[in-house]
Amino acid sequence: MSTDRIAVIPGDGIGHEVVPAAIACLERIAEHHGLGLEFTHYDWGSERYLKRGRMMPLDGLEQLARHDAIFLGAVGSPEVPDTESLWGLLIPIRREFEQYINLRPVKTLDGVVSPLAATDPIDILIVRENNEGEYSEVGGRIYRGLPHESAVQETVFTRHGIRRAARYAAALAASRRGRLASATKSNGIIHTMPFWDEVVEETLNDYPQVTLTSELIDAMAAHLVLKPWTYDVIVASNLFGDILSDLASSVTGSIGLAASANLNPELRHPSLFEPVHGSAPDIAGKGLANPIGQIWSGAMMLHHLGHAGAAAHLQTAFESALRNGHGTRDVGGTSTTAEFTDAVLSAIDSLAPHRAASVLAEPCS
Ligand code: GGG
Repeated sequence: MSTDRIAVIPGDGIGHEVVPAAIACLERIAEHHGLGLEFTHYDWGSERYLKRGRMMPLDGLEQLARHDAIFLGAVGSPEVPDTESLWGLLIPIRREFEQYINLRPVKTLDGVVSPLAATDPIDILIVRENNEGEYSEVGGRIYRGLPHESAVQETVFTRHGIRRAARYAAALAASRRGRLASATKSNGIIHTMPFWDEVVEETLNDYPQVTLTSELIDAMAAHLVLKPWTYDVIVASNLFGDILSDLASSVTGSIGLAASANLNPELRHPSLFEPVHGSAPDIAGKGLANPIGQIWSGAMMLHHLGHAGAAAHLQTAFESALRNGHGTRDVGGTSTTAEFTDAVLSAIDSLAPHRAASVLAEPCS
């Protein structure tokens, strides 16, 4: 039996509740499928920053490089500036390990009520470019504290960066319903966004089976509320993709459901799996957090590590727990984090692995 070495970083806030919940599910799945999963826990995050001045040790990235995958909870604390918590942990990991794709599935789940009055089933994959764009270090502040204080922040798009995101999204669309929507704002942002549009369009010439539409981000936000079921795959820049995935998952019922995979598709480096939500300090420690985003991210990790059957089993189990009336407060239920996790564990045991349907595939090219 080969062993997958997984680095676990619960991080901050509800990360300390949803990560143990998901690990309990992953361990149970591993027992059923005979998988070797070896978890190494790292206490990196805002508490460490407050005690020692760094979110992770100086050699943190070297330590993570020895693993097959990274399983992250949440980062962010009211006591630490967000720039420190993100740029001291999550963003360096995404960049050092060339996790240039952030794949975020959004799907209607039985047992969760959408805030929309009427909706057809929603099944969208959002491909967020994860290494460049609006999340750039280029810029600065001058004349601090003076009336004419100024800040400049550059957006950086490269042909290479846009092409690889567009290629990944197009391959995904080709394996699904064949529709790709690209989020843009080329009417207002006159240099970078027309460049994004051109490169996406030229990349799609290699995918004649995929229909590409380019939509202004503001119109796409409205459409995601009015007719989300019409979308198949969305490709978006770093910032746009982040915003759209919060919006789209909320339309299905709760951001607590949203999972993500920060992928290095070439497998040269470990990929990172995390829920889309943050640390939610308002509910941290109260047992109210929804662990689905973390559990679903765990299913994506299993799939990425080559355990498609185990991934499908885990996904079917949490979907079945929801369908059977379990659910945390954010999705209209009354279960605590622990009660919902117990319901998933029971569903894992009661579902024969062969009955679990395949649910999410990364593209094969
Ligand atoms: N679950 C990871 C987390 O805490 N994300 C919070 C966040 O603000 N992330 C920013 C980003 O994804 O760019």
